[in-house]
Amino acid sequence: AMAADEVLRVGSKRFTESLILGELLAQSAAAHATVEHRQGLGNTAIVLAALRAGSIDVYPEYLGTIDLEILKNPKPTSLAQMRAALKPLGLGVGVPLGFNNSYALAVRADTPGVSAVSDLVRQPALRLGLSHEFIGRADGWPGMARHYGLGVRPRALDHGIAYEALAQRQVDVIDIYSTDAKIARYGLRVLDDDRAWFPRYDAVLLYRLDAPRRFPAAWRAIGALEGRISAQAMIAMNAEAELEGKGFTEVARSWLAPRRAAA
Ligand code: PBE
Repeated sequence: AMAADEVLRVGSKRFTESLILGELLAQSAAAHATVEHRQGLGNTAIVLAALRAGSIDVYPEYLGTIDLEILKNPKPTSLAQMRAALKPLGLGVGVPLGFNNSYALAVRADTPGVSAVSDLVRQPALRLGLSHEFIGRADGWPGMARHYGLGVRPRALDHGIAYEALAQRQVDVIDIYSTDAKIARYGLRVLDDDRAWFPRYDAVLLYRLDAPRRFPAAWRAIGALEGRISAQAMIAMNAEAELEGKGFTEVARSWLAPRRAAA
């Protein structure tokens, strides 16, 4: 094999949590292989294209995203069905990390009359500021608006500035990721998905099926992350990066250090 084949390449999407998880994978594997973390490549479509092209071997993904956005299933399916559909693409899914990171809508705590998504039907004056990917996704806004009978037109914004735009009253409703540290920081009210639009978004690894064969020892080290990250732990890591300004490399290193010492 060429030298380039000996490098295990980890990818990540362009948001804090994905970058931290990518670092956790890369640092876990580093004692067993030459590892490169291609950080924050872009949205789901871009990172998936990199995986399919072989420019990366593995990246952190979410089950509902694989099911509805990547495989374009109209309704949530089972893990076995997802595996069967991914196999012809040369891809596998596994190593559930231990937490769910769902999309949800949220408002400022002082917003009257809205506690569930269906309440938005009676509040057409509220201004929605939704992230670009959410507006374009199969499991995102267009389907959700039909599902709930919502006629309002959202403004598109970057998730990185959504919380600040909401706090500054430039918009009244944003899409959040349930493990975002800023939900608590800004004291937001997360709206109940009372008509059950969103699937589960359990964090997992999406990988090329040849990766575990090419890097057996590194893969075992990555596999040790299975079930180890609770939602609370993920929120705490996101907080270190987003609220305390720590680099995601450092956040991942501090999470791994005591576990390494114990191993
Ligand atoms: N998320 C929240 C997922 C979907 C739900 C943004 C973390 C993602 O596909 O990246």
